Amino acid sequence: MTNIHNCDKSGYKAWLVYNQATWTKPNPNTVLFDSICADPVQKELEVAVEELKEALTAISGKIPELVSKPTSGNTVLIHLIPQRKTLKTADTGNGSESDGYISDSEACRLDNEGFIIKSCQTGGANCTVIAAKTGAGALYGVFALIRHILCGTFDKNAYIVQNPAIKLRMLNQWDNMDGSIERGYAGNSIFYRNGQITTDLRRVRDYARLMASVGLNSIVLNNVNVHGPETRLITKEQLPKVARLADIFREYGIKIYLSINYSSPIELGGLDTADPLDSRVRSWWSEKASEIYEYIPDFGGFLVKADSEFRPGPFTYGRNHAEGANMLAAALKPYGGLVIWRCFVYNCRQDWRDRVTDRANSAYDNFMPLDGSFDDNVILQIKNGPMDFQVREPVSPLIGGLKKSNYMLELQVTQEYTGQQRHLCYLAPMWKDVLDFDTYSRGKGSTVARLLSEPEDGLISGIAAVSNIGDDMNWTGHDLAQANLYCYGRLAWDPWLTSEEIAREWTMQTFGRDPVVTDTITGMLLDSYHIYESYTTPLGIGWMVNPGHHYGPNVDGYEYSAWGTYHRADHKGIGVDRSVATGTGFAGKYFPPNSSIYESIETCPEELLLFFHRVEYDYRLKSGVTLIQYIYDSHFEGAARAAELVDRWKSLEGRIGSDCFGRVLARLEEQAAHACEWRDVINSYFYRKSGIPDEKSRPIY
Ligand code: GCW
Repeated sequence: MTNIHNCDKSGYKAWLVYNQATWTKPNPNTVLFDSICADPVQKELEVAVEELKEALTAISGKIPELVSKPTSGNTVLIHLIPQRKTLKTADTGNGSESDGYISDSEACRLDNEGFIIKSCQTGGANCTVIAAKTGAGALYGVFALIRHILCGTFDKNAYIVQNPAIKLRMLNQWDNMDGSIERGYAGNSIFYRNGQITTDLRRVRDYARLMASVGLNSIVLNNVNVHGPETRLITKEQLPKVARLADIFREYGIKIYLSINYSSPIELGGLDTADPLDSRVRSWWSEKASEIYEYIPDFGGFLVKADSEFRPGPFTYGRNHAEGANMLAAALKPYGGLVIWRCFVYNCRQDWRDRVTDRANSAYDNFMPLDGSFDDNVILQIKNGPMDFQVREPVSPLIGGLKKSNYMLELQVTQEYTGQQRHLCYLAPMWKDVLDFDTYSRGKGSTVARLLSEPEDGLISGIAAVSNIGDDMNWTGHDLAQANLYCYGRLAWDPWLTSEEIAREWTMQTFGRDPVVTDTITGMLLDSYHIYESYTTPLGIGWMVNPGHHYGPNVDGYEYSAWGTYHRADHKGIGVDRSVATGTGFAGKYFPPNSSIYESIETCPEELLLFFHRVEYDYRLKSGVTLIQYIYDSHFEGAARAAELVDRWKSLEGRIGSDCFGRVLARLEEQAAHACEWRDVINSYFYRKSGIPDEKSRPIY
């Protein structure tokens, strides 16, 4: 077997493993590059050249020559488009003006982070030109070229022009300075240890490489829950060390941000208030900003969780979120910094007996009335659903609802509610449901992807996701969970890629091009979200997990709690009525026709049925089965399909490096067993509530 992926036993190199075996069956149009040409004085291109050299060396087994002029053979020419072309002027149409490689009209098609890959003959060499306006653009072009080579899709005559669809493409680390990671499932932080910023920066650099290779350009370095030690990240004692992290990320085109404690003026500044309208508070933040920018001139800005889950915020002072955010925005404005303000605001001390208050309404009710009152360097960060990263939720109606404010989407790569990286759950299909959702905000075709890539005039947008990495050697605990980090970056760059395209390219880069491996793993990834959903919580209801750590089934775990997370199951039925006519009114927050589609039990998409409606167990779904029978069927099927994942993986024995094979097998076996636990707990719960037996008389306890 030539294609065994075994050159990286630990999984550390992830999809940048550069499996030499991929050259064994090159695409007929692929060429073996023997040199790299770049202007040596252009410091900006150093990392792009280094990355390309490393990849070509590993893939072809030969170190490419570095030349300053193409002379012979096959050369990759990395080209920084001269400044005079970087103005996006009107396209002259004839493209006649050229710097030798790129015409003016071609240059006009590129954003700052975009790239062109094209072929040309020059100085006796066959060149593949990667042209960009910035070092970051060139680096993205290099990684794109490597990806095409590894996937066998590189064509020496190709002409590729790409710009990122979404400008701000961010990861949020929920890392704490004690080294722990909130909702982390892959070991400890790579950034902090024992209350200090780590001095072993090798891993940080390798993380920056992984990020850049999928086009991510921003990172928030600490948890949104900012405790005492992290509050001090913006002090003189820590800033030099934060600046060292920024230096590493900068080389890879990535800006750093920090989560801040809204009460910093009190905790660090000795003031008696953090009131955003108090002039002492305002000048404290202004001075703080100027200090931060002394250390990190291109600092991205602040991420803020305020008035949410016991975090301090403007509410304490009778101020609203706009007043709170704008005060910080004013401090960062002179330096071009951003305030990213989270919309995850709700009452986490609700009375479960209260059927009127609905947590789903909360973010919308808090932020819609403020639309238009945020400053232009504030971006509202909105979780994909109205609740909290459940397996299935409708899209937050704030997305598209807000029209006069900058906003960005927040996803969760770390698998808090989706199996904690012990279960296989490839998240691209879930995120595609979000990105492809038509909000109707600007009429038909106003998908989330479109709103994020074409914000309203004068506004900015972005996408963020909570990272899933830690210091486990393979970064993500479950080797196959690397696919989630990968697909997040790829979708942020191009939200119109399909889940399958991304799964295939990830698999080929990670495991080589054995078609049996590619097909099997791609298939497993694509099925996994649906499988996970089917043995866990039914039809969009959510929250049936053990409180606190959120792993494993516990149907009533959050039913009598203060967190606003209820399914309301009784002996007759289950679900929350969120209609306008008889329920909490949440369905009415969408644009038509979504509002009326969700309003009615007949038209509501079935995967969200129990999110929007209270449904009796004998209600017949479109397939003709009753709700209770559907619950039983999906849980039996889901557990059976989880067991099949084990067999599908086993069929790859001998085709995958044995270390990785063994690690994944162990997780899949655990998943299969745990899926049975889910199945039995959920089925028994509903059997006991409803008293209705399974039509197929399978064991229920
Ligand atoms: O769902 C909750 C998580 C918390 C998290 C919070 C948030 C960082 O369980 O761990 O806190 O969401 O998004 O702020």
